[in-house]
Amino acid sequence: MTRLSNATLADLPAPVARPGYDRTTLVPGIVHVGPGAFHRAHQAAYADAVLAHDPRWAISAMALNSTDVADALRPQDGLYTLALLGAETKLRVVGSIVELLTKAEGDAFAARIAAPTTRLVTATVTEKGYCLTAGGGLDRDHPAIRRDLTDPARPVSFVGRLVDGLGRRRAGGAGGLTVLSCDNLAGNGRRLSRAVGDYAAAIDPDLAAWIAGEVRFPSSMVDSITPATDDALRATVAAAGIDDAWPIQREAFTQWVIEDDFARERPPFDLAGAQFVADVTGFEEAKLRLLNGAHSSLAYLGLLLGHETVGDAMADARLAGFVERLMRDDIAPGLGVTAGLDTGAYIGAILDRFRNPAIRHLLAQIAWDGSQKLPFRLLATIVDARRAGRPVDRLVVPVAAWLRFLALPRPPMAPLVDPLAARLTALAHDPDAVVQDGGVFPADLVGDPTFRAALAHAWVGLCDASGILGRLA
Ligand code: CS2
Repeated sequence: MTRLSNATLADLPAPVARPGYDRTTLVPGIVHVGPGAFHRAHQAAYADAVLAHDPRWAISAMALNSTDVADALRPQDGLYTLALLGAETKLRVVGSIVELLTKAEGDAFAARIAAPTTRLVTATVTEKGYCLTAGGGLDRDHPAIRRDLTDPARPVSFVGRLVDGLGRRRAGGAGGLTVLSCDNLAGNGRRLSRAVGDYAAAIDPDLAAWIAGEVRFPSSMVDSITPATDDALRATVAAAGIDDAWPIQREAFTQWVIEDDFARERPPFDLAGAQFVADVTGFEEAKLRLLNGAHSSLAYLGLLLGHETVGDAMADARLAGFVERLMRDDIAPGLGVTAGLDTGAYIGAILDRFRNPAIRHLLAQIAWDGSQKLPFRLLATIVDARRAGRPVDRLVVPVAAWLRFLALPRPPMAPLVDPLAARLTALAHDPDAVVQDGGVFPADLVGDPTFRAALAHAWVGLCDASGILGRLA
């Protein structure tokens, strides 16, 4: 086996799909920040399909936190294998990433944003990358933001680097462009626009005005279950005759709903199955609250019950039944009506996807960054339920499970990976202290004695396995 690269593409075994276009003609029209597994499984695969029609939408990808992706993919000319997991696993080599930059190459990154050939910036930096306060504005006390505000010419944060690149673009005269968030946040485009606007206003009001006039920030809903790369995947890819330092896997299902609000030219992602819509809010809320809300519920309750994967948790009929009731009876009633979205069928499809026997999706992976995820996934539903006078007894159970998860000794419990880990661990012995001082719960819930009493009641009940099963009934 020889290492995957442009030179060895033609030698790949026949069943492996590969780029159907000439890679030497590609132009990086997209600058992406955060080329983790989700980007490589999702947006890069859409771009790969688009490149067969138009070579101007290749990707220059910048990793903010480590050189791992660049180290793995540069020797492969940016190529990697994507495994689509279903009844039969399908392998495809993706060719849309043509450049990999690392955090030390901030200058090259800003130059890419400024280049006239660049027309779109996309981002998957996870919830914490936006550096927003619970109130929605830029968190000026965030260490990276504080640092960048004092030295904006050498930024380290995502927001600081993006604004630096936009400043370079303005100076170079290449005109406006579109910045498209692909993270699991409600109103992700609006939030990114706010973070960028606040930061730019603090360092250069003229630049802030230019951004407000020339740069569009559409929101988008992204969906495809992407378990981390594991030994089973490496073995499958090697057995297929591919020498790839970092293959990626995901379910076959994928969805991308994008707000049709672009500066100038819009990439034809619809040719690859994406939907452009006037308003993405309903799709985003349904996906975050139903799929991600159920995922986080399975993660914390499942880990407390000793399960390892989503599939294991769904095979536990009591847990699967609980999550289905949660989705149908507690989360769905808070969602508005969205044209083209049948909520009942959507829930059924999500439950089927969770049961996909070809996927081993670790609950511990989903449990990461709970402090950043729960506000969008579960707490927003609880706020709406309280306002509408609907019960929250079931909705607080997964939140109480997260509080239990925070307090357990690790090992044996899965590691606590969370930007607020130290603060939360210090408070975790007292659930009410986490609510008040954890920096996670919105003011509406902190000031709501009914919610706090329901949460405390659920928390007491989750003291052991039989207590947990009692709460799932
Ligand atoms: C998961 C998501 O890890 C997690 O928190 O809930 O990554 C989920 O698999 C995706 O959002 C599905 O689109």
